Amino acid sequence: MEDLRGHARVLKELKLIDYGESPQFKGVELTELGKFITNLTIEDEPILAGEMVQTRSGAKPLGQLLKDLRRQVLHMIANAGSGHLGASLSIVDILAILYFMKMQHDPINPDWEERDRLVLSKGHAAPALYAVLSEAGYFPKEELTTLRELGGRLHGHPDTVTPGVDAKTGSLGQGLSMAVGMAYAAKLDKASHRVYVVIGDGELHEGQVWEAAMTAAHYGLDNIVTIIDRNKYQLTGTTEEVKGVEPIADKWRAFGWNVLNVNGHDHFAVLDALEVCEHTHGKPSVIIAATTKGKGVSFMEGNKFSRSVPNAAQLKQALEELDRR
Ligand SMILES: Cc1ncc(C[n+]2csc(CCOP(=O)(O)OP(=O)(O)O)c2C)c(N)n1
Repeated sequence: MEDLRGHARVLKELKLIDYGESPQFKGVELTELGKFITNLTIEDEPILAGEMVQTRSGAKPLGQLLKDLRRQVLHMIANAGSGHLGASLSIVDILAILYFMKMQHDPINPDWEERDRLVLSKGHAAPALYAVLSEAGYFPKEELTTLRELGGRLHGHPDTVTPGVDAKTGSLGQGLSMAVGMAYAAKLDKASHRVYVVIGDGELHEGQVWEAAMTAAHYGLDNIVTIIDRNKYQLTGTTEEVKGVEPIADKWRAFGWNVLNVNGHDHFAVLDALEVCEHTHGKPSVIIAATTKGKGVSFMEGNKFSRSVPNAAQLKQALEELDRR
């Protein structure tokens, strides 16, 4: 009992719990800070699921938006008959947080000079970006059915022909170089916008990534944030089987970057990390986001749907699972 009282006193001093010490004992309660810390420890819990975000069709809870985005990705790829499903589902949360909770941008004026930029360096995950851009209002939702159609605007890999797309990508390894150019240009122009770049963990196999990483650190580009989608898979196997990439954090640190590690499906943690990046001066930041390839549909998680397209039954099953969540 004495031990318990001792622990309680420490927790109270840390302002994690509160209780009355008068004879009228009022019970033990978590303080606001205590609730915050407790939430942080709930693995993979969509803490911000109820947070309202503004979409083209009005405000909706983040949790609802994420399900809608995943549904659209599934429909797009099933309809097109090709596409990288696992890679797209892997980054839905990250892109949604960037576009709906963090970045300064304007779907009515996609070329607004002061907008934050996003380079989807793992361009094969374009369906996730298209779903996000359409929800944000860059182009009509109906256009999503034209993914990979000849003459259409939604190419298999991002192209600036699509409203809202800032860089043509798809050949892995090049996006960070483009982002570094954009960030450096912003510095020269004394502009305040920021540049975000999403790269794959298998993409780290490309030598150009490291050349760009060195350049960003050399110029002290604190207006760039690289987000590594650390889903542990490449196209044909795990990143470690194909060519080991660990220790990722040490490598980026050695290249002069500020390094943060988060669970890429923990919305609060991602937002928090982005906030830390904004307040880091004199060096670029990288967020290593631990994710699950195929996230959101249990039987698609892992590398099974790296390139496979769901058939009608699988699509139905996936959509039903999303409905039940
Ligand atoms: C330069 C280049 N080589 C090969 C490819 C083919 N390719 C498309 S996706 C992919 C795997 C990428 O793995 P990763 O970066 O881990 O992304 P994930 O799909 O796992 O999210 C490869 C090799 C490519 N797009 N570009």
